[in-house]
Amino acid sequence: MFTPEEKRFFLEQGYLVVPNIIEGEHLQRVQDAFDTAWANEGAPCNQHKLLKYGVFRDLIEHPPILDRHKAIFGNQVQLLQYDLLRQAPGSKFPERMWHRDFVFPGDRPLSINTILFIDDITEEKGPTRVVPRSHMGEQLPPSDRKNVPLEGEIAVEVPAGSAIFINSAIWHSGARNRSETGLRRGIYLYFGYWWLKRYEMNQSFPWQAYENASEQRLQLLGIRMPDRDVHMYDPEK
Ligand SMILES: O=C(O)CCC(=O)C(=O)O
Repeated sequence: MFTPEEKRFFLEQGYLVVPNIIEGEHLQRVQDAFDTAWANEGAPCNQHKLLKYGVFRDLIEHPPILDRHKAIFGNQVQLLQYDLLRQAPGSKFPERMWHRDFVFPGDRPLSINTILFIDDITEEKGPTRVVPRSHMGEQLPPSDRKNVPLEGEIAVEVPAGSAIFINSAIWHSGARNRSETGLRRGIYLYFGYWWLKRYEMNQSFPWQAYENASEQRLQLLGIRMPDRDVHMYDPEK
């Protein structure tokens, strides 16, 4: 699924755009489920709410998304976070807010924030911005330039149903929806190594997350180990 060219581009540049990863009737179902979850659930609309909905449970195992994460993390892949974000027209969201999500010394990706946009993201809608190759090294975006254009930045405009895979260490930013009528709806699927655990001591998943769950889903949710225990653990399996 992850072609050698895609993988090379992602590792070198720190991001990858895959147009139309969901299409047609599937895209429509995801848009409808987004609107239902957004209307029914309070903020934050994260994994504790999204996993009630079949459409969102299925999305974490959607092969064009999951297989690309497996190409980086192998069978050690886990879903670390799952969120919906929505900006209506007239949003006050900043034009730029440069940051790294997660960083650790070394160039190997430890986590990937995959943004699945379900609306066309044009310049007006506030495209995600990235500074290609900024995931290398330990430098953070300059603190005095957090909200201004940076040299080398690119705006990633995509049609509805496309995904942007971003190495969580890359300098990136969301942007303001300046359109007068359209929504900016994004689904944020954050994957990484299973040993980068979520801390959810006091929160359990909704019961629907466990019902008829595949072995793969249980592993992705961090409920089942990929192998028997850490002593016997085979990362290649
Ligand atoms: O919504 C976007 O375009 C970027 C979101 C972002 O910066 C993040 O999830 O860390």
